[in-house]
Amino acid sequence: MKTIIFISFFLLNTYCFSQIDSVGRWFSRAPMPTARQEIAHAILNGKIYVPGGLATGGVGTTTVEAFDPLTNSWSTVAPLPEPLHHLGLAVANGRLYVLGGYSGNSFVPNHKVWSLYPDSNIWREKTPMLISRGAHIAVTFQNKIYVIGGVIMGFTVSGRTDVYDPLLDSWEILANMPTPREHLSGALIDSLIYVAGGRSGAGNFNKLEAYSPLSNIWYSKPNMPTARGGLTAASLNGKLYVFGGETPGVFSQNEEYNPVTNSWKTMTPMKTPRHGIGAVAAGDSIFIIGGGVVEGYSVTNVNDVFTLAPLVLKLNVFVEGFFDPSSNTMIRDTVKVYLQKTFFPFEIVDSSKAYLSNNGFANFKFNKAVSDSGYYLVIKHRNSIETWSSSGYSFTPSLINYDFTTSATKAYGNNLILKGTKYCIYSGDVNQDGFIDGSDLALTDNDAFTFASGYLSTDVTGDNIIDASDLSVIDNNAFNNVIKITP
Ligand SMILES: [Ca+2]
Ligand SMILES: [Ca+2]
Repeated sequence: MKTIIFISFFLLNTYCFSQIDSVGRWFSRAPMPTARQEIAHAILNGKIYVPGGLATGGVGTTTVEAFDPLTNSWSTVAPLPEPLHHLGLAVANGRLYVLGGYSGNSFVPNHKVWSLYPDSNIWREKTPMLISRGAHIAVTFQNKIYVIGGVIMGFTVSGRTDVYDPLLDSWEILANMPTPREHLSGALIDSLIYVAGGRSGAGNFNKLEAYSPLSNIWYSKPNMPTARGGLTAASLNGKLYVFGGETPGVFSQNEEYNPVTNSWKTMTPMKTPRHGIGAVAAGDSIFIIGGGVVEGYSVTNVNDVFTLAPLVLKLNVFVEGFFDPSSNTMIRDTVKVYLQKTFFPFEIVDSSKAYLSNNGFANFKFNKAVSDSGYYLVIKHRNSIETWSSSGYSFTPSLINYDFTTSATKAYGNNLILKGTKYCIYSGDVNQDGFIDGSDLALTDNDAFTFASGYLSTDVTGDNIIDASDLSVIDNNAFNNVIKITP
């Protein structure tokens, strides 16, 4: 029992360490049907809405498309009443709001507010903003929409902050943001709206400022490591993530601000560096769809996702000596899984330990592997033969389900033994050299002779006693020349 407590503690530590150390990973989902840039994202009823923007050729568009992360599919939504880009977008009170932006193919800010009623799929005009804006941001706090910065009438770069109350359909002027800027980014964490980066005629900003809707006060925060405009931000698990941007070129930077430590950290760069993008958190991930891949005009439809969540292998495997075919259960033990490349020399990419349940199940978590890349699943147990999956498998996008118990063909070289109705990995490789043979028998015989007990590799049956039953399992597999079979 002491051993079991120790193992659990060890696993917990390993898991926590890898979580803290993680700089995240990227994977891709179904691309947006209509490639666009200078767009924003917002999530409503589980769907990510992407309205308007500049389409191919730098043309303003009325297209509205929505992505469903659960089904990895896109649908078309009622078009905007007029083409808009560089617009503000927010969800409040169960409705989607488009606030201002540049109209048509112009760069003239407008002040119109459009609200989508999802049930009727109709855009309705609301009380306009008090001033016209483009290249601003809109962030919701407690069902009110805060509209910050951007280019206002007269082509002035502004720090103007206003709030819209959807229930009253009315506007109010708030305290100006200290640093006037446009093409900026922002997101809410707790009761502060964080605003990062952006630009003015003087160039890019690295400024981070935070607005408190509760006190109508702006606070200065530590500068972002990389000054940039045309970027985007989202919050996830109490932290701010700021992605991409432009000028000069296109930025791949992904920087995390942690309000608790009041510090910045460099995260895994964007898979597709972009500007003119939106970002929105859904579940444990941040979606960044479309944008421009070179400075200025250019459009892409990529749908890249950033997450700190580990990749998970849901594994079902039984260990021959530990398995009881009368109950189809096994004595619990720790198993290690290696993810190895599918081509010579089959490099190890990642590894993870977990404690199998009585039903032979465990979730193995990985932080170094990537989605959409095939890996052999290589199973290691303290006294079983190393066993490889039949072929390479990929996380799609974050999960592999694999069951070694249903067929011999689940293992490379059919290297499994049928016990009752379940296939198990062969037991008896006590010295872990890839062969079950006389040397494993000799080690076990020694321990049996001295009545050794406890968590030993010679305990092939998992009962913490070394005796004839362990020797019997090894002897049988040695007689059958069981060895490791690898590609
Ligand atoms: Ca051996
Ligand atoms: Ca035993």
